[in-house]
Formats: sequence, structure tokens, C-alpha cells
Amino acid sequence: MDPRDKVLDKYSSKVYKNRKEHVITIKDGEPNVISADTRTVPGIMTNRGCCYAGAKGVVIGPLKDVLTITHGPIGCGFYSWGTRRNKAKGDENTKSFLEYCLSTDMQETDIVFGGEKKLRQAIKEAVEIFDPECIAIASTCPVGLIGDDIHAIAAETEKEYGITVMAFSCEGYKGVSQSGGHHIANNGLMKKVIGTGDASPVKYSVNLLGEYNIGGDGWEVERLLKRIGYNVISIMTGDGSYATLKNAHTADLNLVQCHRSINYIAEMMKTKYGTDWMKVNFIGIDTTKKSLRDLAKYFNDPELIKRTEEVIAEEEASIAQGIAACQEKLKGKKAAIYVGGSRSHHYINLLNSLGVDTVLAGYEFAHRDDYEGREVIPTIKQDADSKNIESITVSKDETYYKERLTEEELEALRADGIPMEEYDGMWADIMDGAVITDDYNHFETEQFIKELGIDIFFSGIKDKYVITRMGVPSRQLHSYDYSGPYAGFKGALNFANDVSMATHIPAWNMLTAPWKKTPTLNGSLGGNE
Ligand code: CFM
Repeated sequence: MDPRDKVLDKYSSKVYKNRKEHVITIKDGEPNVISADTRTVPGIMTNRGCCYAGAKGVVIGPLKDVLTITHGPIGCGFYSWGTRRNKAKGDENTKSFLEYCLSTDMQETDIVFGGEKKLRQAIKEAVEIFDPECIAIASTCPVGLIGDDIHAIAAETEKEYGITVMAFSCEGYKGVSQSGGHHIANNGLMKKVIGTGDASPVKYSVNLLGEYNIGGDGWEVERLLKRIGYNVISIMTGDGSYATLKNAHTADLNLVQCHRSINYIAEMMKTKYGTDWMKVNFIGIDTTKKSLRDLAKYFNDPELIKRTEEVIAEEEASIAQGIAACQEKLKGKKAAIYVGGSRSHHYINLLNSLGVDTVLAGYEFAHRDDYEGREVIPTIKQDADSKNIESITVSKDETYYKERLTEEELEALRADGIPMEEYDGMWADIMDGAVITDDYNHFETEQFIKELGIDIFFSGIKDKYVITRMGVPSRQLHSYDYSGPYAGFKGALNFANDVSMATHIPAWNMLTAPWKKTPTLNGSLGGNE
């Protein structure tokens, strides 16, 4: 039996029927269709988060000058406070509230009699203490159940205090994972923030979308872009701000790093403001080089193209020696990558360049297009859960709409291999024979470690210590443990060093994990064990 069949064989027939669509082995030349973005089988220890995590934790939370109030019991606010390493710095022009955790701390009486009064009071106190320009209200489960009208309160308090108040009905139970929360947050930013600024457009300007500055990734990408001569108008949303996001519509081009969490804004900005978007990947050396070159080709300015090559040459030279040393140590190793909705794909190329094969990969909450490519979107069936997430339509903005490149020019770029308004899925880079598990769980993690002989496992805090206790090195790819940045050239070297260290710590030679000693078969022969 191949490893996939062996693992799935342990499930009951009912669970097997579901999981066989989510766990597949990649075969060359096959369409390799996978089931994704569907409900987890009850009882399975999945690694997913909730809608509130996607809206508040991922997209809204990193906006440093937005004061986010979690409307719900205290646990939701507390456990989403400071746990994701989306770094940010305030300065003389922009306040940063990221250190704070604001919650309405709903109690039983609020659930019985309603929490609206408490929310109004919380907004009043927040305005008095922090004097923010923008407040975000993020609802958690009970608010949706008891029906507090957070949108009415947002409209009221907005008038009362003369600031922007956004309300997000991102109750945890909505949709099947945090992915629904991304969509809700994207809609809110589009409705209330983007396009409300009055800055004048500047030359060679870009927004960086789907970059959350985990471990400083966004800062590293911004440094590269600025070195070449681009103006970064806003970053969505790592170290991002309400102040800069308001003027995002003035940028010439949107660069999309994590399409899963932010493709909605990219598409809506194209319709509303005519902003073109391009898929980029600043994780990996070859991919960073390609993204920078694609970007230069979009603007098609000889000076920019020349500067791009100079920066690439300098940056690459500065890491060459370090990368070569790591390649020596890592060649032939086998990796597993389980992250949320785009990183599992984004890191494959970087690992490849270090000589590491990804033999097992999966996402927590990706949609089929993240695996199979954007072109499958029209074939994805809507179900009751996806219909439960608000979807908004936008139209051309009378004042700010501007066509950047013509459709013919965009087609010519596409023909040149530049991903304008398109992206590949994981299939484009994963090796034949790799096992893919969508919405992965603890059971499969353990079983595949045993079956596939994994040398290094990239995932998150929830499974990190299960994996290390099995004697397998583990690095967190959500938070980068305490390290980073991993983006760009210098980031690639940080990553290579961290992986080399993780796999070469002498401690691994001093222990044999229990499962390695357990016989796979037990039996007796002639009365002897
Ligand atoms: Fe995008 Fe992310 Fe990811 Fe994501 Fe996330 Fe994250 Fe992630 Mo953790 S936005 S989909 S919801 S790249 S928090 S910065 S690492 S699961 S793969």
C-alpha cells in the first residue's frame, strides 16, 4: 500500500469517504483535483482557526493606528492579542495601538440583556483614552447569536466622535475556517477606508497586499522595493495603517503576496479604481528575483530595469557564501510543510534551492485555487457555508478610476510569463509523488511522519511539540518561532541558517523516539514473542 492509502485505511468508512477527497498523491499529468474549503469532520483534531481569527487576527489587527475592540467574552480578545508576530512601529506621524488588547468583556447579563450598551461605553472610553482616528469593532460568537447591532452602533458613534468606525460581523462560527474572516475584513476595508484619502499620485507607486510583516518580512520587501526606486504607498496590512490605506487607490499597481487572504481587495480595486495587480512571491531567491524583474517589466522604464539588476546582483552576492554553506548541510533532506493558505506553496521554491524536497504539504483552510490555480475558480461550487459570507460588488469610481495599462498591454505581459491578475496553485511547484493533505489534522501528521521519513517539519505551535517529541525537528512557519525575516535575499539566508541549525542540533543524535523502537508488527511464533 502506498503511504496515503495506508494512513487513510485507519479511518472508519464514513471518515474515509470524506478524507479521501482531501488527501491525494500528486501524479504527473493528472488533473490532481482536491476537495478544499469544506467543513471539517466533527471530532477530528484539525488545525483550523475561526472567522474572527481571520478578520481580526489576520487582516484588521495588524493595522497599527486602528484601535480594534473585540466585542465578546474576554477570552476571544485575550487569546488573539500579541500571538501573531505581525510587527509594527509607530512614529511621530502614526500611532501604534498594537500593544493593547481592548475587549467589551461580555458577561452573562450582557448575553441575556444585550451587549450594545457596553459596546457604546467601550467606544466612548477608547476615544477618551486613545484619541484614535479609526476604530474597528470585531464581533465574536455570542454577538451574532444575541443579535447586537454593531453596524448601527458604528454609524452612531462615527457621527458622535467624528472618526471612522468600522464594524465586522466576523463571529467565529461563520464559514468553515478563518478564510471567511479574511473576506469579511477585505469588504470592510474596501467600503470604509480605501479611496477615502486625498493624496496625489506619485510615480512608480505600488501597494503590497497580503504581506503581514511576520518576523519583519514586510520591512525586508519594502527595503528592496525602495532601494530600486519604488514608492510603497501602503502595505496590507503588516505594519500598515489607516493613514496610508486611505490612499491605496493612488498606487499604480498592487503586488499580491498572499492571495488567499486578500485577493478580494485586489479584484475590487481593479474594478473600482482600475489598479492592475500582479502576483509576487518574495519568499525564495529565484522567486524574489522573478518578482522584481516582473515588476520592472510592468513599468518598463530602462532606469528601473537597470537598477533592478544592480540590486539583485548586490543582494545575491551578499548571501551567496552563506547559502552555499547551508546547501551543503541540507542537500537531500525531506520536508513537510503545513501552513494556512499560501505559505505551503510559497516556501517550496526556497526549500528546493537549498536542496530540500517537499514530500508532504498541506493547507489549513485554502480553497481549490490555492492548490490547482486561479483558473479553477469558475468551477468551484458555492455551498451553504460559503454563501454565508458576505460578498460585495463594487463599480467604477467616478473620481478616481484610471486605466493603467490597456488589456492588450496586459495580455502581452502575460504572454511574457508575468502573472497579471493570475496565480498558480501549489501544483505548479510541488514534486511528483508528494502527498497533499488539505485541512490536516494531528492523526495524519503523526502517521505521515512515520510513513514518509520527514527530516524537517514546518508547521505551527499547535503541532510543533508533538512533532519534536517524535524526534523530528520542527520550525514554525506561521510565526518563524523567534526568528525572521524570511523574505527576500537576506530572509532566505536567515531561513537557511535556521533550518540548518534545526536539523543539525546534536540533541537529535542522543535520542531515539519511542515510535522508532516500536515494532510495526506484533505476533508470536511457536509460543515465543
Ligand atoms: Fe496568508 Fe498569512 Fe497564509 Fe493567512 Fe494565517 Fe499567517 Fe498562514 Mo498563520 S495571511 S494565508 S491566515 S500567508 S496567520 S501571515 S502564517 S495561517 S499560510
